[in-house]
Amino acid sequence: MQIKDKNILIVGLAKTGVACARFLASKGARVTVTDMRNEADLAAQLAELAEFDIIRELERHDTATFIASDLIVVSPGVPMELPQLVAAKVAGVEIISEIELAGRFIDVPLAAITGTNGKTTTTTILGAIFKHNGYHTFVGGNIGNPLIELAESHQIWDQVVAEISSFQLEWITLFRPTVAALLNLSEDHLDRYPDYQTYIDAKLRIFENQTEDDFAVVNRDDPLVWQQVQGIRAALFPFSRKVELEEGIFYRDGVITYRHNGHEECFPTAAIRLQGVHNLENIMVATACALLLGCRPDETFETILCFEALHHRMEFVREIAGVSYYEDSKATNVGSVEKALESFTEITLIAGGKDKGGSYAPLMPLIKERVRHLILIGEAAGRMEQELGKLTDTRRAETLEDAVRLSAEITPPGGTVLMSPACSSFDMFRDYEERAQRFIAAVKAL
Ligand code: UMA
Ligand code: ADP
Repeated sequence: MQIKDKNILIVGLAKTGVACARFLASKGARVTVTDMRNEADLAAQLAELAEFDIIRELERHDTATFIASDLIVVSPGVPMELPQLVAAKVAGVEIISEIELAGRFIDVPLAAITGTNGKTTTTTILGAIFKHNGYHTFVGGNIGNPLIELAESHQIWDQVVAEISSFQLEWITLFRPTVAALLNLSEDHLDRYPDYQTYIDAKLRIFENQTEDDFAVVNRDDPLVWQQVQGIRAALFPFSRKVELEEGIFYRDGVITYRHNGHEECFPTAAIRLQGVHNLENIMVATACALLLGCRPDETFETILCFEALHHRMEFVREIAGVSYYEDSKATNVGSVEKALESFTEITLIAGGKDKGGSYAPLMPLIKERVRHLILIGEAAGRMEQELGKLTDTRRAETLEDAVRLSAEITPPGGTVLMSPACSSFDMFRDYEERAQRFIAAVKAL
């Protein structure tokens, strides 16, 4: 890819923008960065670019700059409909996402994990398996460190594991994973997409450039996933908790079985520490990707046995007066909350936050069956109360701390207090981690 002396515009100057600017400037491109935030807000990002000669267009996006560029690299947080991007597209300017840029510099096997939920857990497990198998492995993408950092690192990697979001797939052209996994699909990010199908279509682009030589690890139990992947070019490698498969990976009676080209590997699951049926799915996907990409079964299973839950995903905080408190701050959509509700009975659920535009109706059966008290917080509280409030005792709280105190008052011994918000955190907190820490502190203060 020709980079030297090209006029390259980077849109968005957070983690992705900084990593792209550093990489492209070091390769001799004439780099311009543009961001709607001002210089003071971007002080930390600008400091990381201090050694490079980079043009800045801050607090604005200039259409003329977009159109005059040879190439535009878009950060995931920037919507496709941005008028300046639309104008550049019409003018024929090449527009790509950061994973597209990074993908052009990856010449080793690439495992890419997407889906509405479980991406970070699965990506982390797979990275750990590769490392335990002795591979020098880069783990990155939506998980937090931009994929382009692998190209900037000047290291020789054996394997690359990438967590991929729908946003990152929006501007790909050639991005081609050797193994791509689609964990599941449920409504999410409807504050960004006009409708659910547009979100699904963005996710499915992970398979777009795969050929018959590549693999697609897909959820056989999710009818929507199964239907949507019919017709893709890659070899389908299904995973299932419900049906036995001739080719694929499945769970039955305490054993995970992997079958590929007539070869079979079996792993008993009793000693696995990671709890929850959804984690069984994440483990199957990571195992399938690892074995398809040459990992040894023994090392793979050793890694899985030792793997512990990641923070802020259905994490136990404390038991007090016979009530268990669980924190699931990373549950920012209904699909993840469903899994949390399936894991407990006699629940006091603390939910709410910034509404993402989807329906809360899929939660109705589980709320009716298992949630004794529902405590709502944040901007979404009104909509959630409308959709769910008639199903159980429903109350509002002004702050998360109030919600925790109230939950302690009304939950009888033997019950579970679960914060699983079904919303993002940005109305009340910096991010889901701050929301988690505030919940933990409030529970510890009881
Ligand atoms: N901006 C503009 N104009 C706009 C919109 C945004 O200038 O019209 C600017 C903002 O002012 C800001 C920058 O663009 O400075 C934001 O960029 P960004 O949101 O892409 O932030 P990054 O730090 O680069 O983080 C991105 C991912 N963010 C999003 O997808 C929203 C991170 O995923 C990812 O870890 C990181 O790249 C590295 O790959 C976060 C995320 O929330 C964790 N992802 C979503 C999710 O998991 O649900 C998809
Ligand atoms: P992501 O990176 O896709 O957001 P995480 O692994 O961070 O996924 O988990 C996010 C939330 O989804 C947590 O609440 C977690 O308990 C739940 N979760 C994890 N794996 C799955 C799965 N396979 N299906 C549904 N929910 C899941």
